[in-house]
Amino acid sequence: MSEPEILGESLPFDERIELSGWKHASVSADDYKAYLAKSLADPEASWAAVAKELHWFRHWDSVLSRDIYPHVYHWFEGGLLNLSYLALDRHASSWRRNKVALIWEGEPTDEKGGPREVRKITYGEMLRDVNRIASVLQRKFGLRKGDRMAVYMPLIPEAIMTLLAAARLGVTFTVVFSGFSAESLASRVADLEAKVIVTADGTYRRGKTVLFKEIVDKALEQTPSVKNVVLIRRLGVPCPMKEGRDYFLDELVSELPARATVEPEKVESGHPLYVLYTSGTTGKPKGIIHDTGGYATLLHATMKWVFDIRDDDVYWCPADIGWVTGHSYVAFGPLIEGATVVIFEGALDFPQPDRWWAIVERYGVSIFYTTPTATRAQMKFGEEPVRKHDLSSLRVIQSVGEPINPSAWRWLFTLVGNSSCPVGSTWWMTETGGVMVSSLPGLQLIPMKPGSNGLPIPGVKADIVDENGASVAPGKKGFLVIETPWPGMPGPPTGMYGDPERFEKQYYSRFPGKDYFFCGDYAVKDMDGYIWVAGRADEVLKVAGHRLGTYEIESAIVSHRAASEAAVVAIPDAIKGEVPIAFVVLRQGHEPDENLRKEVRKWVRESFSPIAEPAQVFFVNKLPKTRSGKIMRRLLRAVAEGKPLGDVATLEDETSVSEAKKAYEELGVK
Ligand code: 6R9
Repeated sequence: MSEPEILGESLPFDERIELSGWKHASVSADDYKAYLAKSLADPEASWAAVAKELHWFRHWDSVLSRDIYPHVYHWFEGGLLNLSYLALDRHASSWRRNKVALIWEGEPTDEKGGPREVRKITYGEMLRDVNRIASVLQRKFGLRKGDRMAVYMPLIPEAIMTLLAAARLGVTFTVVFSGFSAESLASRVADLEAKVIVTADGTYRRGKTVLFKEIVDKALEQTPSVKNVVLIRRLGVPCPMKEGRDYFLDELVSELPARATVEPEKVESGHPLYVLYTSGTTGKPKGIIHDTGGYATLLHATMKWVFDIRDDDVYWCPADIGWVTGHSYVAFGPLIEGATVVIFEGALDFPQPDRWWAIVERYGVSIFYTTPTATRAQMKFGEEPVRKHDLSSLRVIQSVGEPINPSAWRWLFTLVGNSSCPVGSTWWMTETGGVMVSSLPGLQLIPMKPGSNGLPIPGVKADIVDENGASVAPGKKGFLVIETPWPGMPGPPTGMYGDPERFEKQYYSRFPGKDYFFCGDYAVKDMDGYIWVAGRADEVLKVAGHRLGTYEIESAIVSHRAASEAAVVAIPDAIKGEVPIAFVVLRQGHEPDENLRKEVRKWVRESFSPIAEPAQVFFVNKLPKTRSGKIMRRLLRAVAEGKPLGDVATLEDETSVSEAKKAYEELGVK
């Protein structure tokens, strides 16, 4: 394996940056090693101690137990709880009743550049509104525990309220990212057999309106399970409505008694809170199931350790709720902690490049959870948009979604955080439910290293291993694995919705004889035990932090009338981390030209998602394949990066590579 690096920058293993005056750690530096060791000696006891801090209607009988499938576990079996109770009722019946839970800013601005719409919603108000949405779902549409629903929404307060309303009823939900096409929406809704879709009339994006209802209607042609559609008015535009099926939420709420409440359903700890579809190496997206009790426990622990969340903080993570980060660290985690959470509808540089920094200043954001792509995009605008604003409220900065290159880390640390905030890179994935490897300023701030993820959190045993599952020496690249179960892992009954076999095969079959969870990431451990995740080791792409499968993009391409075969690989990109490029074989009767190239890119954008659009399309006569017919994407990547091909013994036809090389060199990637 080649030397580990991030976007061409080497990893500063020896650099140690200490923050003098950091006083927030809850465990002293001397005790920290012992604390970690104790948590690893008995992870169940350490997780039970965290879980005890939540509210349970009934205490659990056992901390960790197995189900019928080998690596699907129950955490806190016998325990009963409700996530909307944890996030709302607890706070609304305490002094936090009138504390602001959500600060929402819409995208449009006024003549002076200030926001046209800001809503501040207290815990008391939020509980009332969530009760109303839950009442509508229960009384009007008959949804109850065990049913499934889908959410396709922009970042508005009602999106978060809808998730909490579903949780209140014990209805398992799936959120589909609103940048996905009707086809992507339909396949997820159909897989889950959702009965109801909650959506909005649209949203603002870079000054334009984006309409949702027509996309939803198109998806509904392929989703017979859906009986009703609930619409939230964001834009106030007319929508095509089907009588008896489609309703506006505000009209239904106005029919309710003013004090409409729904008792939170006391669900088992293992009850599926949500299913989130994410890209894998092959086939259709996988529905990852997250339970209630284990998930809430992991979120509670990480909100304290990773973010050091406190009552006087203003917390902001600009992620969309369509991604796991939006579930765990926009909607659920911070609200479980009773925090004040900022949400913003729009784009980071609209109408001006300083929009995010204006928001930090306006609301006094103290904890900021960003991404490497956003950071690199902002670096491009220079320092002035940052310097223009008083960012002194910031005290903790974390990053997520992809490896952060050391120079982007330094920019966050010195410029945004004024060299006085801890800055970290939290490693985790949809499957883990919450952060697994990270700096922990709320527990103990060990020296920071630019670009590193830090150590596994207490109670999580992770390592870097070779092909055979043996631990590799410090400095050597290998695969990141999690060795023991953790709360928040894919939950019962099947880990992956409807497909326990695929779950087992994908995550637990890589190292026979070992119960290691295979993450699919390359990583390296340094001499201090710090982990540096350097990127995916499989056919998964991270484009601007968004997870996509090469297979999904290839499927979109070959659904175009002119394409017969496609191979997609990722190449490094200075801002987005990586971007897809496509090698395409045309059907007979189609000639390669610039128009067709443009058309294929547009096709992917429209039939799948704008984030999946290939940065370049290369037409070739054949793809490099093994003798058994598997596409050798590794060779195409080597061609694009101008690197040696490596082992080509299994390659069927060498001219396929020289052809790809020629096509690449002629056209390049703009
Ligand atoms: C939370 C999320 C998971 C993949 C993961 C890895 C990459 C996420 C990272 C990181 C390096 C970090 N990733 N955080 N790589 N450093 N701090 O992103 O979930 O969309 O499922 O993606 O993202 O490759 O395997 P998800």
